[in-house]
Amino acid sequence: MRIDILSLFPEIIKSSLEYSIIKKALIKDLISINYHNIRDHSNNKQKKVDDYQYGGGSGMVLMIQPIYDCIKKLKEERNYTNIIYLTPDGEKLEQSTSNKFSLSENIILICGHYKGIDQRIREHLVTDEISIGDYVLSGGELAAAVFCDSIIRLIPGVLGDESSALTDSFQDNRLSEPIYTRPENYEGLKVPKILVSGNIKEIERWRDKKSLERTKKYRPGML
Ligand code: 6GU
Repeated sequence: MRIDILSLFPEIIKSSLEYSIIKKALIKDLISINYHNIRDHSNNKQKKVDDYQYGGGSGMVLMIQPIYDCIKKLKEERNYTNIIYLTPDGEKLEQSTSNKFSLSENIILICGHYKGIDQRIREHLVTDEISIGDYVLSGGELAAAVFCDSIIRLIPGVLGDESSALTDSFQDNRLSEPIYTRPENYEGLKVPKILVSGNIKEIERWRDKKSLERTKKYRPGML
């Protein structure tokens, strides 16, 4: 997968995707992430990228020219399956959305800032609009990092244990069961006996029960 990200602050995203599992995916060449600073694409002498809203109103709007030209150039180089705009008024990101996008070949992400981007980009270039939840962030950068992390970890070969993405919370509309590791007893805090019993069947049953309990308690709407 190739990801091209347009942003005024690409460093925010880059620094979030340089560790752990995602870093390994980059080293293994399972993905490539290419950052494009929107300002570098401005035709303006002062490298201006934003302007006042037509019709009045507070907040600056990212201009059409630098974003349009940057995307045009990228599209001349290869085909893109999705051009995604990260915006709080987009479709809410769910595990099912990430599962779907993890199968994409080449994608472009556009991060807005200030009031957002010129509507003409959204209408004529963008194929998908995604929000990471019902709250407003200063820009799309952190949302882009969240989106990238959630899709990259699903690409085959990225996670060491192939099965572990399938047992994540949300993959079967259930939250995960509680997990423990050594030692069995730390300062009197003990691991549930069943987990050290060696009875695989009973352990499976216990995990299922705990996962259901957690889901009922915290996310009853998922059931
Ligand atoms: Cl994608 N962008 C911004 N600016 N705020 C958000 C968001 C995106 N998703 C939730 N809040």
